[in-house]
Amino acid sequence: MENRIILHIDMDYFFAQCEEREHPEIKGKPVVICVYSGRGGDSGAVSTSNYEARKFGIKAGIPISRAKKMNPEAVFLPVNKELYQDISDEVMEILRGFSQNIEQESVDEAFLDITGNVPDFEAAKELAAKIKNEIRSKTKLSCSVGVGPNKLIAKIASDFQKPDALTIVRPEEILQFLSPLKITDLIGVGKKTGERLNELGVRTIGDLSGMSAQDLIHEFGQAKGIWLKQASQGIDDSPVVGREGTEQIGRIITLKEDTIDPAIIRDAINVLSEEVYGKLAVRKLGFKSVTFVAISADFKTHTRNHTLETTAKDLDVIKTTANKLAQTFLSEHQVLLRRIGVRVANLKQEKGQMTLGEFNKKEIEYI
Ligand code: DGT
Ligand code: CA
Ligand code: CA
Repeated sequence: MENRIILHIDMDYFFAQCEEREHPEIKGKPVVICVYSGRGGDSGAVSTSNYEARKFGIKAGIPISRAKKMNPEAVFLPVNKELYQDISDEVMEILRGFSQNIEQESVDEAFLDITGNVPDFEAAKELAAKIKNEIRSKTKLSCSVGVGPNKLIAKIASDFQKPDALTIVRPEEILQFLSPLKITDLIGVGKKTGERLNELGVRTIGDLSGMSAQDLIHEFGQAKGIWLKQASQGIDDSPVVGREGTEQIGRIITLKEDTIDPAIIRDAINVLSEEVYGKLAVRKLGFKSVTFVAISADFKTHTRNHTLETTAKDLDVIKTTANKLAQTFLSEHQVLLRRIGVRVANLKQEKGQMTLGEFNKKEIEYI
């Protein structure tokens, strides 16, 4: 395996941080994001919490009622998935500007393979710092970044000094970095495996790397045994792979003041459409769906979406469709808007410019 440089970006206390951005007045207080079960009252679980709330033991997965006992003064908010999705889109869009070789892992995490973009780990560190700065200046959010020779190390590194951290693990530092860590820090070691290893007296990744492959295979079977042995030594060859078809390109802005004025909204949509079109044109991408996003003065996020009959590539289609969606929305909702956005999805490479995926498919067809 050639020497690679991989980045893992993980947004800090993501859902809670999004809410802090939307409601600056709650910043500094413990904030708890709740998924209510719909059975009424406080039935449901905590989705995440900010670091102030974590000090009270309030964390993802615990019942809301328990969290309220741990700190009745905390700010409890219901999940607002659309808001987090929009901010996630903003973040992924920024990351895409740094490398096309991107694998979005979840709503708030992504891997970037920057092997071809930088000569060494020193330059990678500078690039990682630049990415953190750009995310902060454009989205006002903090993230933690890990830099390593593979995905396994990069991911553990991003988690290592959270929040707002940047951790570099060079190839020669892998063993020293991993050995004191708990086995459950090894992404892929679940609860069951962790418990069994504990019974065997294995606590740290260093302990694990001291076990023979034979013993691990005996205990966990061929595939898992070999994986554990390799992972404990920081070996991971899995590539950074983008998922085709899921990408969206969008842009959201905050209006100078909350408004319902159709002319101001139309002007903003036209500017946003041009920016989105610019991003598409550079990459020679067509699109099949257009979304209008409106965040009202009461911080609710609304979206209106339209799917076209065929893939389009013109600025005019974005403008016209987004404006129509906005008009329909405004005729249904008499609300002041705070932020608005335009997004396109179902992206497709224009003819004559194959994506790598299509190229590979083509090659296979020829064989
Ligand atoms: P972090 O990365 O430790 O600073 O904190 P988060 O909140 O970003 O945690 P992470 O990266 O594991 O998860 C990203 C988001 O996914 C998080 O903000 C909320 C959501 N999430 C995480 N765990 C759960 C869960 O157990 N249930 C639900 N409903 N959502 C979750
Ligand atoms: Ca995460
Ligand atoms: Ca996170």
